[in-house]
Amino acid sequence: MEENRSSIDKTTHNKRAELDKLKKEIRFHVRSNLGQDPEIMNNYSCFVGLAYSVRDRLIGQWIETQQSCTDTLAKRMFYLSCEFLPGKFLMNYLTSLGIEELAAEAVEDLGFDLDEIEEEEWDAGLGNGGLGRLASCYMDSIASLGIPGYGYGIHYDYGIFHQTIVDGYQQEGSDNWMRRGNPWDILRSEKKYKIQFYGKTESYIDINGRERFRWIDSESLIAMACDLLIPGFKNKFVTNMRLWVALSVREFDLEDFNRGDYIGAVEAKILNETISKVLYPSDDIEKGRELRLKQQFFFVSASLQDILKQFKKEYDSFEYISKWAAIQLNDTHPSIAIPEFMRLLMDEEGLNWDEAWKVCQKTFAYTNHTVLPEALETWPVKLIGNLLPRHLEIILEINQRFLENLAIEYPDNPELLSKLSIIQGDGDQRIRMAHLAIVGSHSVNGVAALHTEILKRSLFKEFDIFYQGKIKNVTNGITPRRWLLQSNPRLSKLISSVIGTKWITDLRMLKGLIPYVDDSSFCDKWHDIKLENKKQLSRYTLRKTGVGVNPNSLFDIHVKRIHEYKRQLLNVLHIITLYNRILNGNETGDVKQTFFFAGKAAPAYFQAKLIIKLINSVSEAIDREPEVKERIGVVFLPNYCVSQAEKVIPAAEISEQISTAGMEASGTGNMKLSLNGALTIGTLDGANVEILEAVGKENMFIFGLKDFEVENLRSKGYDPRKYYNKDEELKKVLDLIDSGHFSPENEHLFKPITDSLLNQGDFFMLLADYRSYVSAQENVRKLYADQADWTKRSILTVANMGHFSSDRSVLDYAKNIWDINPLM
Ligand code: 26Q
Repeated sequence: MEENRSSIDKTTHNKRAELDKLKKEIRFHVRSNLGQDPEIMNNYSCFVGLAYSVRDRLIGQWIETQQSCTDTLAKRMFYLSCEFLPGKFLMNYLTSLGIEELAAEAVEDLGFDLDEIEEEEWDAGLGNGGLGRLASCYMDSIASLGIPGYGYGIHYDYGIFHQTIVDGYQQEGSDNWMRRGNPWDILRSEKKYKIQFYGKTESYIDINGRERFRWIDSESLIAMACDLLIPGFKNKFVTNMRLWVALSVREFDLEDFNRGDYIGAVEAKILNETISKVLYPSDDIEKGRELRLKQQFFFVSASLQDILKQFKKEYDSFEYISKWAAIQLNDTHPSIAIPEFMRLLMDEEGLNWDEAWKVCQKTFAYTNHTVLPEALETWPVKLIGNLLPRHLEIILEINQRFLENLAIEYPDNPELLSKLSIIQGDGDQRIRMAHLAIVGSHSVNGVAALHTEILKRSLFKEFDIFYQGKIKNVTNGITPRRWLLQSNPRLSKLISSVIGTKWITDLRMLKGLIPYVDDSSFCDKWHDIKLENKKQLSRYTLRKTGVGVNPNSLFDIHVKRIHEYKRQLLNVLHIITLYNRILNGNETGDVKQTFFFAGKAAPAYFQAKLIIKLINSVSEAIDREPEVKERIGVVFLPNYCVSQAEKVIPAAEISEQISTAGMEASGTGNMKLSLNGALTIGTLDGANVEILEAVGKENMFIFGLKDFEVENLRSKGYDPRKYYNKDEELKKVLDLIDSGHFSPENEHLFKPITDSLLNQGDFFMLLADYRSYVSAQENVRKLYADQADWTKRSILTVANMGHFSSDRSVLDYAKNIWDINPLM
């Protein structure tokens, strides 16, 4: 008894001491890093003070982690990605360190509110969407599993643009996330590498009498490392992503300077430093911009030099490199790494072709994220030859050797050779980066079962036959730390109250929720939490858009990049259907619905931007009809980003995953929404197929053509007019858009939309899927009317989402591709 009391006293005492220490540190950092008097702190300075205090704690653990990785000589993984979408760091760091409550109390004692402090942090948007966010989820899992893995990317000054909606249209603004400095950045001014461009190559005979090559007369610049820490969940394992900043070689070009051309010297410096300035805001390829290729080579070259430098500290023979390092290419964007690795090994380190090629192929692995032909990267041979002359030579040699091998197995098959060749075309030749990545890697993977099957069946069919077993599947996943624990604290608490907290690092434990569908008090709590989250989103919506929404309506959520293949337009066609029905008195039943949209359109993507305008115009038209407004509402939330996703997703009841089958490689928003208890309305596309297997067809609303049906219909000749002519309701919807009803100020405004559907072949087959989508939506409303039953389905959905943790994905990679064992 005595002993017990003294241990409680001790804990309280320790807690007090911790609290005092943290408060002292916050004040210290406000003074020393911001040069401000802690007595007159504001939200921002309090954020910075807290940030530095948290960072100090992580740095200690980081140094220890790195030391232990070096000591064990463990195999490492390097994740090369042009994009990362980490979002905000503060809450993630606090949860990982297990000090959220401590921080909240410290901040409160200082007179602030942690929720408000969090708002001060900039959302790091160094990516476009799915591919970048996936990279960040993988970093989280790598750290939480204790895998010696590191991200490598670009430290853009400007991330994905800031979207506002003006008069219903998207408007782009700049995202200067570094404007106020970034307390998380750890600048490593001692880690710098020279990056070359342009120039030419020459051969020479080395001291061993061997012919070698060098790259001369090139221009160069510097890549400087900037590290961001990635902690595992409460495991003291801290890794990092290393983002490269471009710097001019010399502060100014002295020659220009001496010639009196001061401004010229400054201009040259600025030009070099533009390389890491801005993220390309398109998630489908923009043709042939040299700056984009420069960005890719810039960060790839710096990363490989950094990797080789670390390797050389520990080993002296390059033979072992593939036993020490696995390099994962996040799509083809970093695939110039393959010739750069060859160049470094041969030209700088003196290996011969065969030695270099052997380790190269064993080290690299490539992940494909798309089958859309326009998104498959190719670069003009001329452009590469000019910018990276040595790399062009190496690529040509890789190709020649590859084609020779292919010809041995397939003699007299020139079509096959030209189909698989890394070089495409005769006249204006281009380099197919995917082919380069496949030939130069030991593993190629798709990101969901269906996607991988499509790669094997069509896009990379012949490669799959030639390189048996090279193409594998690793279904994407999401981190449960950010996408449930952090973003949905109420639901997390409820879950933990019945099954404990193991699910946080072993998501399959959620299965333990299944028996609770029969526990009415648990179900009530589940329902109440969803309602509370919906109210919170309603307040956020009001704040951001001035629009009031009804928290008792069904929250239908369609959030992702705006793309025709993702079919936000199909959703709109259904909304207009409801609009017509309500006005005609044909819509019975009393389920009210709010349709939320959010997402950015590539600035040059005309059709996608027009769809945003249509969504907003339909929303206004609804508001003009009190009878309709009573029943349905449409909201477009501007500037979708990671932190907005964290607010929207916990409030979702319906998750819209309605891409044309065969076109969405995986999707990961689908997983986030399901993990937060939304039921999916979706096509059998990407990972939806596997979500269906996991949660069961009773808990999902599947509709539409399947991938092979899309293909068949296309090859038979698809005629959208047939659907228009035979479906009265569909016809009315399209005619209404066409009549200018939603654009009184300009009756032809939406003509390009109806044209694309009726006169330009409706490539994404909205009309073919319209009726089955509308029926699926009717089913949604029918089921929603029975709230108790809906809640059960929501619980079962969450309970069955264990497979979609990024921990599982990363373990799949570690086992089947990287050959790495977690240290933990
Ligand atoms: C390439 C060259 C030049 C300019 C831009 C690009 C570029 C940039 C980003 C091309 C593609 C992207 C991003 C693609 C992407 O996000 N794909 C998504 O990846 C997710 C993670 O695997 C999948 O879940 C999605 O299905 C897929 O669309």
